[in-house]
Amino acid sequence: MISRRFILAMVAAVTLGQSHSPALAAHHNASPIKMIDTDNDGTVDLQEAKKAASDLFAKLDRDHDGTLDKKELAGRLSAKEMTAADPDHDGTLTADEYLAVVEQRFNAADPDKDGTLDAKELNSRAGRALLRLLK
Ligand SMILES: [Ca+2]
Ligand SMILES: [Ca+2]
Ligand SMILES: [Ca+2]
Repeated sequence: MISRRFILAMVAAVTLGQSHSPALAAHHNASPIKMIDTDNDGTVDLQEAKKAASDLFAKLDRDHDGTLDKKELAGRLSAKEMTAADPDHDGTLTADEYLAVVEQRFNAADPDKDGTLDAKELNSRAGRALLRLLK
């Protein structure tokens, strides 16, 4: 026989469980490294950075023409960086051009040249510039 008191306790537990949902908490506290670090080794390698960048590229390409224009980039690149990244000067970046910038920023953010970015490297100026292209 299940008592009314037991049911009330269960309801309270479920309600509490919802307001402290681990999924929600994880989402709220999600560090950039966790979202990008798909093999969970605590660092971001170039492959992981490019994967995140490709996902973002697809998301930003609202008109689905396969390129990002200035509006779609929404300030992720300065005018100067855009010119440097856009060798044919048509004002848009293809995925290849975008990933080339990602690779440049990745290397800039990896001063110890071990091929991975740890949390400290990602928090550096260069690391944060890279993250703007990944999320
Ligand atoms: Ca990793
Ligand atoms: Ca586009
Ligand atoms: Ca490194």
